[in-house]
Amino acid sequence: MKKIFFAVVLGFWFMNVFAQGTVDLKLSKPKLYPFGIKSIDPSMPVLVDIDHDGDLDLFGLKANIGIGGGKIYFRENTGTDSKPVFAKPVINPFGLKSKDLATPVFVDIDNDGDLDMFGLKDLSKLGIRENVKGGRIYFRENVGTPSKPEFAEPVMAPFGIKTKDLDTPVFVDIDNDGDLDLFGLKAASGEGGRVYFMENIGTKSKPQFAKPVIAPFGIKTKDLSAPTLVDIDHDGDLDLFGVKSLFSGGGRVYFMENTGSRTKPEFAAPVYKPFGIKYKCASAPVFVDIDNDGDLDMFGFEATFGGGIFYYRENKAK
Ligand SMILES: [Ca+2]
Ligand SMILES: [Ca+2]
Ligand SMILES: [Ca+2]
Ligand SMILES: [Ca+2]
Repeated sequence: MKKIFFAVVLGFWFMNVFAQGTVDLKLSKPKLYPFGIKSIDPSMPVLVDIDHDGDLDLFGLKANIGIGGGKIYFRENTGTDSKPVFAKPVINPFGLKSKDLATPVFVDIDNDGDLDMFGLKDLSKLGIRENVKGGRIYFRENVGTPSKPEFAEPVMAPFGIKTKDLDTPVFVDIDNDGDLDLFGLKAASGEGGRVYFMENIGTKSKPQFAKPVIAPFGIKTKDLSAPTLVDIDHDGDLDLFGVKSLFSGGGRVYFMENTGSRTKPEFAAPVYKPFGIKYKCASAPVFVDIDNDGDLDMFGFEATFGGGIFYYRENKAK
């Protein structure tokens, strides 16, 4: 009996040690124009392996200075999974011809093995930036193959997503039930927008989203971009990075640790300048392992006239 009790206590101790997790962020100083990415974009570029060859390719949005919306561009990673090299930009790649307000996102929303696309359509008539206050989310299904994407015609307000947004949404399985849920940024008056959440109440292959919940899980700030959800402390649940609008060009990065569970998220109060991330950032930071050394590197976005400049902070933890 004593032995069993001891084993149970030991088990709990181990569970606790693992549940606490560790953050292995040793970020180098920001480097502007990393990997030859020199453009000024109205929205942070996206790194995703669109052609399933094991390295991260880049999608961005070409700024139309003073005018709302931009054209999607693509730069294939022609380097290796540890040494990225980006090819020259291709405008309107894969037939993605649109005037958008934010970089597209690519996720396998219907669980058929290929990356589908969501964009944010600029609906302003005049095309003057001052008149732009949010766009409409659209969807294009990947009807090609995992290595050769081809996109179907755009569908507006897909899967019940009818909000007017300031950013393309983020899809993560926040409740670990196998389907992708949605975090977005709803347009609001003044600078920045409100984070909202839509639970996927459909299935893995047939998404359907519940009504939006504004300021979900205690996320009450006015933000400059949709949040980033990533398991930064490696304890199995998704933690949150956001960027609070400062009304002075750029924003302040905040962090909310997921102190709930894999199935029931609960976020701790926001912490500003987390893990030494104190530089102004106009978008929630992106964490990807760009050099394939086993830790998450950071990309940020420095606000500048007409958009922002991508910067890179290598994680030197490993
Ligand atoms: Ca690739
Ligand atoms: Ca798919
Ligand atoms: Ca889910
Ligand atoms: Ca976590």
